[in-house]
Amino acid sequence: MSAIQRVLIANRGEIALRIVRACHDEGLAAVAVCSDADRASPYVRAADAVVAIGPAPASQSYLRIDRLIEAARQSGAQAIHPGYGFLSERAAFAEAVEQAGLIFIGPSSAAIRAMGDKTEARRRMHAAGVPVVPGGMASLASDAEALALADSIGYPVIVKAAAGGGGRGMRVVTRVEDLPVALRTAAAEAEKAFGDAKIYLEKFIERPRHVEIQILADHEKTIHLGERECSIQRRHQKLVEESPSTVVTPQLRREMGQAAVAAATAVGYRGAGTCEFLLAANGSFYFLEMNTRIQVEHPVTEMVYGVDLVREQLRIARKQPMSISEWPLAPRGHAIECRITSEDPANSFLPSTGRISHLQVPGGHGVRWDAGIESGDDVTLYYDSLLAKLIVHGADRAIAIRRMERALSELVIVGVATNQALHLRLLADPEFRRGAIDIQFLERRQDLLVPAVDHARNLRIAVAAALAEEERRAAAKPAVAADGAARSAWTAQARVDALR
Ligand code: MV4
Repeated sequence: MSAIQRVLIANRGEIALRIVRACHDEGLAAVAVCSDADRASPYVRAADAVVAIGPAPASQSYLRIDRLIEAARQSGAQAIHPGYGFLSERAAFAEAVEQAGLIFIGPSSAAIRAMGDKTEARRRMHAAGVPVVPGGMASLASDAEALALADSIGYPVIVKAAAGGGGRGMRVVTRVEDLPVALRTAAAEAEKAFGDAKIYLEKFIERPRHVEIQILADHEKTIHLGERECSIQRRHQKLVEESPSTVVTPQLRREMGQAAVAAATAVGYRGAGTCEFLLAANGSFYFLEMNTRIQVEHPVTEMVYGVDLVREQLRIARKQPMSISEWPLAPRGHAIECRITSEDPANSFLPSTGRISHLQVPGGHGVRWDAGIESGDDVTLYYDSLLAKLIVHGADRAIAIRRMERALSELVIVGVATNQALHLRLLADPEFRRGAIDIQFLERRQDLLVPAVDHARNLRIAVAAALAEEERRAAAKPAVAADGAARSAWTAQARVDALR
């Protein structure tokens, strides 16, 4: 019998519910944790037990390592699944979990640490034969060193935080005279964001795509499950992900897959993980970073490869072999995910709050709805603005796009502003439909962020308003008795007023 019978889920919202369901599919009990803001959430009800871990702010609940470990001990859980975000990529959390005699459902703290330090990751990847962007292999010690390195790799260059990731503390430099200031500001930003001012330098790749490879490693083998195209993003927040990518050929998939497997093997990786690559217009690809967690967009891979990635995480944590025996797996059809967020594109993407007074969920063939909310829930500012993920699968990309349009048309969310209409505009866009995308797509296409002015619609609305006003005025006229009797002076005056 496996050492794991109960799993504590150190997360909330849609991913917590996703993990509860996978536990139940595997015959395991699931323990939820919740802050004061999440007591009535669907994931809490779905779990077999719940432990309250503190006030709404994440710093006092979902980020409290001590309370999470105590919750596991108290509820009799033998393992902790971290989900994504929060503590999922903190080596210190994985270590604390292991120290407490519990199983961390994820890679070793050593693998998390190796990938968390970006220059160490670059050195190890380069040594393992994984292509990395030309640039420095250690953090910069002086301006002189930076100037010499930038000169040898050629401008434009990009200055990055060694402790970074996710885009914070980066500076693109096109001219040599701008480098010293960029080094200063990048280091200051890195110190502020990560408590570590170390920076390094790379060749800046212009207009690349963001393509990532899903990997899975058990105690016997490491495999990849193809790519996810994640170029549709705004300020490092992905909006739409799909698999496969329109530009990845079977040959390129083998090459990028092999690089990702080599990357994982080089750090002794176990479980599910993702290697992020920049894919240049000329087909060259470069390792960027490895995400040592389950990702938000994992369902597109699940639909195309027919694999339950969270189930595989649970199996691997239980020292069982992954359930995939024939490999390589071939992708089947096409999947797209739209992230439905409570952000208002018409209001500079500011998070919108309120009560979801009505929710109508899409369904039908090839449609998956992964959500953490239901009708009646309050959307607050305590956590990130992801309300739900709408995922569709179809025989090819055109069918998947049409199915997503159909599903988005079925979706009704009343009570908070969302980005639902933006998704429909994006899916209708000819460039998107051609697959002509890169990481700057949404920056270039600001026109998609707001509804196009529809003159015909505005005319119909103006005519409807005029008719309604006309009806109101007609109704305001007092009726006159047929025989002209009983006409008071009041009625006569009112009639004059209404006709004025
Ligand atoms: C780059 C790059 C271009 N050239 N590195 C942004 C987040 C972090 N993971 C790395 N990032 C980038 N690194 C070189 N050498 C462009 C980006 C980048 C980006 C990457 C992936 C997805 C979205 C992005 C948006 C802006 C910049």
